[in-house]
Amino acid sequence: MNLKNYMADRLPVIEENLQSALSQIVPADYPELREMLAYHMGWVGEGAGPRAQGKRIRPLLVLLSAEACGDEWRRVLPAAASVSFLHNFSLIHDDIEDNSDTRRGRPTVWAKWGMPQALNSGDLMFSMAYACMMRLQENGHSADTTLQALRLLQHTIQELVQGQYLDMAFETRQDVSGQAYWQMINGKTAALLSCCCALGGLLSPAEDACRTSLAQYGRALGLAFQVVDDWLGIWGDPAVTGKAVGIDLTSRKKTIPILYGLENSAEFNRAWAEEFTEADVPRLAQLLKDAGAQHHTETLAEDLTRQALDSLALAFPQPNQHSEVLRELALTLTRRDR
Ligand code: GRG
Repeated sequence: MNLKNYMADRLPVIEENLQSALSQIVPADYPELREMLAYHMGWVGEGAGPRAQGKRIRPLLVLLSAEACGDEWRRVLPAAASVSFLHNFSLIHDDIEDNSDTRRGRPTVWAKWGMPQALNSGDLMFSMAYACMMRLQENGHSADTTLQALRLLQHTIQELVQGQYLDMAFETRQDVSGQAYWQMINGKTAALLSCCCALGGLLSPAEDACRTSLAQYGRALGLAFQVVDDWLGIWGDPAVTGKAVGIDLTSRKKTIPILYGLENSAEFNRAWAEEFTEADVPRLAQLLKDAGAQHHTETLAEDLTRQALDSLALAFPQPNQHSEVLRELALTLTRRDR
């Protein structure tokens, strides 16, 4: 089995499960509300389809982690749905907070329906994350395990909000340290990827040591994932990433290549101090590349991926076919283009 086969097999069921959760939870007499959520999930509207659905990394991580620990994947589907809805909720709100009008190559929910209703649709999706997690109990898990999964979800949400708070606060701060950057991405990205892997361990018959290493794998993978996202935010092809050109530069995000440029390039500092627009993005991106920021970002992503693989090896001293897919997933995410 490899990642491609695994995804071909599981993704349709994940999708079906998410769609059925949406129609069970959101009453049919709220058709527009349902439509907003279904639109964001990539199921309806212009451009609906796999690209609009996103990569579904988080539910895949839940299923793979549980299977690597010897569990039956259908038992953990409610947790996979929960993390998917939490992630997608956070994107709806992130697009509002960042004023981004494009996501996955199509207009964002707020750009189509306005901010007030986009907030409502995000809030509903947020509650669906809890609704799905609570369904673990109907899917063969004890009340105690379900409560532990809910606790993990709540703690992850807190980390997400704290990370998002820092991300936004840094936009107007000049003195963001490397340490502050790691704290920020730990919250806004790595916490949820770690939570997905920890859920797989929690819901299956794994040993505590394996669960801990699996969560550490998810944490390092999440950091690597965000570092790659930072790379894509500057040098990614907007036609592939589905985001606006040089979005991290124009929104003055303190991402890793930008922090590196600020620390190491007088020329980039001068350009950064001026007003600039989307038209200046290629020049700024080149200044960063010349300063070595691109190489630095790539090296960091590789180091973090190696750390993730080390934790995976600790979790599964004797690899199995699903831990091997987790290994392939980590290597693939470092080389992703969207
Ligand atoms: C949880 C109450 C609560 C609030 C959340 C808005 C917010 C606060 C957090 C947003 C955090 C955020 C947007 C982090 C970025 C993480 C990230 C790299 C997203 C992109 O993930 P992909 O590439 O997306 O997996 P796809 O499109 O594939 O689903």
